[in-house]
Amino acid sequence: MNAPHPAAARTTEARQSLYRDMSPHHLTPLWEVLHALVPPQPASPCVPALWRYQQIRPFLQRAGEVITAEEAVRRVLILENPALRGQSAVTQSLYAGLQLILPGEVAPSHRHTQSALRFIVEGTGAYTSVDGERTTMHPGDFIITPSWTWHDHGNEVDEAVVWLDGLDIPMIRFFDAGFAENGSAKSQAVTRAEGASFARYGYNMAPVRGDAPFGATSPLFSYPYERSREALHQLERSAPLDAWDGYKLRYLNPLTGGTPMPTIQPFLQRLPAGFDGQPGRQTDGAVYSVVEGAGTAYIDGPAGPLRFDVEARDHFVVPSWQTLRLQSATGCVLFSFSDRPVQQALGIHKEERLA
Ligand code: GTQ
Repeated sequence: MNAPHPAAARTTEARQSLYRDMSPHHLTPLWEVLHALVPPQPASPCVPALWRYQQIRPFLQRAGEVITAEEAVRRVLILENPALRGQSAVTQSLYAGLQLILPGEVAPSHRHTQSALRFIVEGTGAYTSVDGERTTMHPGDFIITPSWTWHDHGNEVDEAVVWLDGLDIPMIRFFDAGFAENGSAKSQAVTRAEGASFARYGYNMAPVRGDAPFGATSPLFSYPYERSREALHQLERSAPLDAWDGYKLRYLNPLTGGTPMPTIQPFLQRLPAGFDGQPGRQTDGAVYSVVEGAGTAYIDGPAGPLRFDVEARDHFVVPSWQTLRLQSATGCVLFSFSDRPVQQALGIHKEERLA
């Protein structure tokens, strides 16, 4: 190699000395980092990851042996993105965890700015209370805890109940906008009959008077699997198959037609038996929960192609702008959620359907 030209060496030296001298003044030259600051396309630090239920269920069991729900406040195993260990994040903007509540237990009342969704993975009959109304959990139900509402969870049946928690914790942390407080009572008083919110908003009807009870968040606490599964079932008989998504529906806020939660959009999709999907990518990384059946997710990103063979109760994450292709020989149902509403509000959401 040739020695650097003396003029070039002088320039390099002058630049280095500028950087050194101004660094104590908290100044950094943009031109050294510009390419990484505004990359030509998303370059997520996240990696795809799979949590096989069969592998991780024993750890939930052990968590149930070493701590009570009450002592833990929330007995949850966080699904951490392997590339973001220690950050309690499954993507840069989203949190996911599996929460266990055993017979007789109560997870005490609190409220926080962070919005939560629950997607029931195992067991029937535990409840969550939101602002005085209980909702009973069944596998596949999608349940909402709106921002700043009091909530506690309990189990008065004889089986363990496990659900997926999806929260906007990293997003709220990013904005430094989080508040939280504990309730005075362990579980809040029941002030409304179960099903009161469903009666008002669950039938394509709504009260004639009164404001949305939870602002931008859906007034429906629970979207029972029985009904969303029926919708997919009917679609499979009557609608054209989408070559990328199979039959995919978004959950909605019945008062707005938009997303049920301001920061998170959940989806439910059916891949019919023999489905061999096309590849696509989108800027919203997504967390998936396999509800029924089995299938394969092919994910292609900077780390190279990956293949996840998944079955019911498995969870996986697809980072932003990595290519996803879905297959199912025998048919399956997938629940998923992403930060799409936030990206859409900012006008930056992008989707690319490849073939
Ligand atoms: O159930 O309120 O997984 O506050 C993380 C934080 C669940 C909850 C989580 C929470 C909750």
